[in-house]
Amino acid sequence: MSQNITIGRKEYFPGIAQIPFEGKGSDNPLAFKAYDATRVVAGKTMQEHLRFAVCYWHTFCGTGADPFGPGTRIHAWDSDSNPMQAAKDRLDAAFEFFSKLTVPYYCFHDRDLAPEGDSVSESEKNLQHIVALAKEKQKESGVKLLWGTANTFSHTRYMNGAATNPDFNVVAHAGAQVKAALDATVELGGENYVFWGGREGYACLQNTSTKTELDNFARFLTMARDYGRSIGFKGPYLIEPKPMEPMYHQYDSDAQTVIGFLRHYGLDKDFKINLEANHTTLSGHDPAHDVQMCIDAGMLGSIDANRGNPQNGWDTDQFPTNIYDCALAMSLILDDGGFTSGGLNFDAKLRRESTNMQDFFIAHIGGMDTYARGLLIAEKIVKEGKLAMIKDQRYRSFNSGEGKEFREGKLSLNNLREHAHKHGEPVLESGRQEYVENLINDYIFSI
Ligand code: XLS
Ligand code: CA
Ligand code: CA
Repeated sequence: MSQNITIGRKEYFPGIAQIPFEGKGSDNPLAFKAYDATRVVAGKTMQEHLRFAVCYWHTFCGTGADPFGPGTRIHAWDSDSNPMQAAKDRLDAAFEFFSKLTVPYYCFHDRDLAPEGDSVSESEKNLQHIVALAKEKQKESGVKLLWGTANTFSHTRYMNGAATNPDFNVVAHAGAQVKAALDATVELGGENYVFWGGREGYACLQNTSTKTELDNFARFLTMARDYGRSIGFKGPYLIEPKPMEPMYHQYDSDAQTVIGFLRHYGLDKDFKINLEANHTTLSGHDPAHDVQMCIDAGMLGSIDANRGNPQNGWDTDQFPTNIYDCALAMSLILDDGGFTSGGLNFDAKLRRESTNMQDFFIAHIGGMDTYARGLLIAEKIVKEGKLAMIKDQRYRSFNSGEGKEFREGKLSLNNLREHAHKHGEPVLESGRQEYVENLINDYIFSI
């Protein structure tokens, strides 16, 4: 799968050509071993299934800085002291990277793309300027926008939240920013629009009215929905759950919480979920758990593909390498019919110690190969249907007789009592957990 390589006024990744597919056995770190964009799997190409995206923030704005020391990567595209020129250089670097990596999508926050100005209108102007250039770049390269979002968590004004801020003046600023970010997303043909509530939560219950904040949050989202629809945005709005960090408690703590919130406020027709694997693990679940919860609710939007570090429990945003987790998640997604507007966005960052230009490519290639392998394994899992059969069998008592009537809402608690009395102690039936867990490994080693 080749795309037009777009190089701006300068080449930022010299000596790196478009990444080829070389297949199993290749030892070229700058080649795909499993991701073959045009290979057909379960009726669609790998590119169509996986819909990979590169995130702007970690890859082009992150430098490796941490609370203990500065960044270790000094990007050539950040060298201009004029922030608008630096934004243009960053755009050139980003599109050169996307097209060399052959990734079909990208994602951004408004402030990744263009710097904040001294006033609302200057910020809007900055963004519009870069959006116009990005539109050209998209046309030239064929790369598309998976989703846009607004960074309403970095600026000091958002220290107590954005849409959930106790001060209406701050809420209004968040509104101005989301309006401009929606304009940008629509202008660039973005397929989804994301809300991640980084500071939508609280640090101290003693000074917080959670009811006011949650009501305000829902009102804000309703206004954003209506504005987006009024300017022609047809895609889903996505909420990205995360339980904590930066806030002690974030309202969108996991998939089930968000689903309940959206249903409570009547937003479930327009909103879906953008899951992030590392956020799911932070909330104490396996990545596949939240995928399943979203599928059950008909609300799986998109996925930020990464992983955490189970040993330290932070949001480490590492590139995905765990085939078992990816295969399991992909089998659920494939079985559900696959992504529609969503995809797999690498919301992942290089380690501070990874300082070579090549590391950017190697990290993404690894993530793409991991999910490509996951897809191949998922195809086998779904096609052979062994897990599906085991589940069917496990719930068979609800398919007929009183079990069926129970499901249909035809029984009362008295009926349950009569049934239990009549049939006596149920026979113990194994859940066969070890068998189903091992089965995934058998599939992994079969591809
Ligand atoms: C941070 C989030 C953020 C969202 C977009 O933890 O992952 O990057 O994806 O605002
Ligand atoms: Ca994310
Ligand atoms: Ca994260």
